[in-house]
Amino acid sequence: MLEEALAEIRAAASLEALQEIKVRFLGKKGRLTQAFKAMKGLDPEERKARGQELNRVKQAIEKALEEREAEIKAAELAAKLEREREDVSLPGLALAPGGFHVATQILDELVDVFRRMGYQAVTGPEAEDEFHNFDALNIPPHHPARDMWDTFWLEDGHLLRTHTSPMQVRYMEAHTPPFQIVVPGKVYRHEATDATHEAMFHQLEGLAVGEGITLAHLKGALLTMARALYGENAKVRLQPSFFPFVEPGVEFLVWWTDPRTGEGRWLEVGGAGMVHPAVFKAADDAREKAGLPRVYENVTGFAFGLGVERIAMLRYGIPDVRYFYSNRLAFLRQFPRP
Ligand code: FA5
Repeated sequence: MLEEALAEIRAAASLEALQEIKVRFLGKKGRLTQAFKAMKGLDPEERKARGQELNRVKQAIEKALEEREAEIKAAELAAKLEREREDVSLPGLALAPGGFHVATQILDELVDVFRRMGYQAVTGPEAEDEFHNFDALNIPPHHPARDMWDTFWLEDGHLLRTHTSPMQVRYMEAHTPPFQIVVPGKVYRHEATDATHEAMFHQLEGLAVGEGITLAHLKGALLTMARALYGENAKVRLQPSFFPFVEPGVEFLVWWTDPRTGEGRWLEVGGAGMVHPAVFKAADDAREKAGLPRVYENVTGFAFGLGVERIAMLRYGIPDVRYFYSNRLAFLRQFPRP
């Protein structure tokens, strides 16, 4: 029996085959177990000798099983390593370097221009409350001007800010004039998209407040911006417009010369105006409620808000605002800047 078992074990090619042999010889109904049971009828002397012999056979089989198991495992591991061998000499795949989105590039450039004019850049929440987005900007509930800004409402009564103007009020609530700030950021509008309208886009808000600030200062700031963006020959035009939070209100246009054709035209870039007294009052009222002094009764200020994507479209001749956020790499790669 021993020779037979050892031969089988040597021939076993897998762990499963080995297990099967083990059961057949050493299992409950295995041949060796049977042989132990068959000793019952023998007389004591014979039984002792037979028992010792069978124990030796058992040990020999167990040892052979163990050794063969180790061999098979080693062979399997070697085969697996061979199968999964990595060719470390293969050249790697180069990762494409990321770059800033074209809207971010323009926004950075704009913020830079205004920093050089002494403005400080601040940011505010995209999930706004109705008070800062509308009421404090002289747009009471049911005022028809609310139609100018189709709004995404959040379930908890907040909204996605429809412009960066709410930061005018937030900033004034917490700061004392004089100051000049710009507010870059995302805004959202619940409107049908088309070539010039997206549901999400970026604005840059500007606010300058102090004694004796006039519309001429506004025009000067916008002219400096236009020259920085479009060159020394850039021109700016203000034309009357209406926004509830400024009086007078204007739209500003930039004279832009197409570098390819040499032709120029007026392009609308944003809204602006002199801060409306109702906005100063809303800020002062909020300050008073918070235990702060009223500081906006003897100052004037100007504010502006411009569309960042529009500026990029003018600069690069991009025909459709929807290209910006459709994640087409062929579009985005045209504006590389690491
Ligand atoms: C405003 O949002 C005012 N808050 C601007 C302002 C600020 C006026 C301070 C006075 C004082 P308006 O809705 O016109 O205004 O938007 C400003 C600019 O954002 C537009 O001139 C345009 O350049 C851009 N814009 C407006 N709607 C969209 C849109 N759906 N997609 C892309 N750009 C847009």
